[in-house]
Amino acid sequence: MTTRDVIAIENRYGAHNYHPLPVVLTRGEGVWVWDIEEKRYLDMLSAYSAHNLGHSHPGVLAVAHRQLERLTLTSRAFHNDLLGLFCHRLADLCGMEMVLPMNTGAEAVETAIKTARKWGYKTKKVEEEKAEIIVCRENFHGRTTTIVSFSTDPVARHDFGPYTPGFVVVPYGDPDALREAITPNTVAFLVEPIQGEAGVKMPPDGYLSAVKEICAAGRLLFMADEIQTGLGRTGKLFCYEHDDAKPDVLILGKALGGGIFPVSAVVSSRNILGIFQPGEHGSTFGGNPLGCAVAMAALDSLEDKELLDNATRQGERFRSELRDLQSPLVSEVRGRGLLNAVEFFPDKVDGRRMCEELLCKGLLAKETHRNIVRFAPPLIISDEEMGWALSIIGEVLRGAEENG
Ligand code: IF1
Repeated sequence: MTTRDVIAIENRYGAHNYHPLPVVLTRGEGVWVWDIEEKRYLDMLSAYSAHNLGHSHPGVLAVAHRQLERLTLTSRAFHNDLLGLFCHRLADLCGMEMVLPMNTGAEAVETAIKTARKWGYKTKKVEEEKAEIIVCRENFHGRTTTIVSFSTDPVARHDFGPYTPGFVVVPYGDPDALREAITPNTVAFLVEPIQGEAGVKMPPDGYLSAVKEICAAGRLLFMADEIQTGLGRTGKLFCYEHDDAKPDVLILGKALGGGIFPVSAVVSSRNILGIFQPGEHGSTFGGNPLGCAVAMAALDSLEDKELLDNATRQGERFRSELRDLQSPLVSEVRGRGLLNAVEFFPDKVDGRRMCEELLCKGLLAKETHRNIVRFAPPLIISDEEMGWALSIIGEVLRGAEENG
């Protein structure tokens, strides 16, 4: 079957909740993926930062293969031999005490919301049904109806009401706005250390440490959604480390599953996550032994300082070489580590078109909003691979400049 045939079948039988680029991938290894016509592409999206270790990571695959033969799923009706080890490993890595394992990022965010609300009622003694959680404008925390209830993106939110109450929206990056929004019913502040979907929006330096202080003073939980920024993406294990602002609640996903399996988790202290009693929360697959095995194998590599330093080094190179091009089409190159975005002047460049041009030259990237293209390759990217990627991006920019 050709690319067209495969896309036609997907369009006929699959819901159209995405508008993918016209490429059909069939194989991946490291930073590279191949389409069904054996054309090779450099993956600069990494499945939205799930592939921090690259495709088909040998260490993760070996562990997954072994576990597939042993035990994949027990449900939490019974113990399994890996969940405790995984929770201990992840809690220690985060410098925290307790873990609630889930599967997708949205499930972990929903779990954090339920944790904050219950902690508010039982510990902070907020009046029942009155808990408020503060979130940021242009947030992205997933696609469930509660999460889109506090989205400020009409495309993500429209037509999915009635909406879940109890959320207050403040501008991102503005500590005073956060402070002014706090009421006696506020139980938490949920924030991305860098706003990914909003277009890799960076807060002012010191924002997260100000947030930490304000949350402590107002006795609300500082909940960091590190599903996209965590696990090495920004050059540190967690993005909050750049501000030295450890949250009360850490929300992880994507790369935690080593790029091969959905694993997410909420990590916190015992007096916060200990609020749950048996039967109050859970999921069929949450904490399954296959996910635990894969996540521990992924952490073995994600903790590697060499990997984190590579993310920092390659990211700095990416941003400085693109800035040096001084393209008249580019309004800003921004990011941290290997979470980067190039923003174009909206009247000069269409992001989708740019991504189609990059696709033709063998580079995969995706626009977020019309005029911003996100570039987030696996953290394992080598000097040579980054050099090739930069040459391709430079070629496409020059072509777009010439074509006006
Ligand atoms: C899509 C965006 C990125 C996330 C943060 C929670 C979740 C995500 C900070 C939910 C997921 C994914 C979802 C995917 C595209 C992608 C995305 F463009 F949607 F916003 F990365 F920026 N918190 N982000 O980034 O995790 O339930 O998906 O496992 O929905 O189109 P999930």
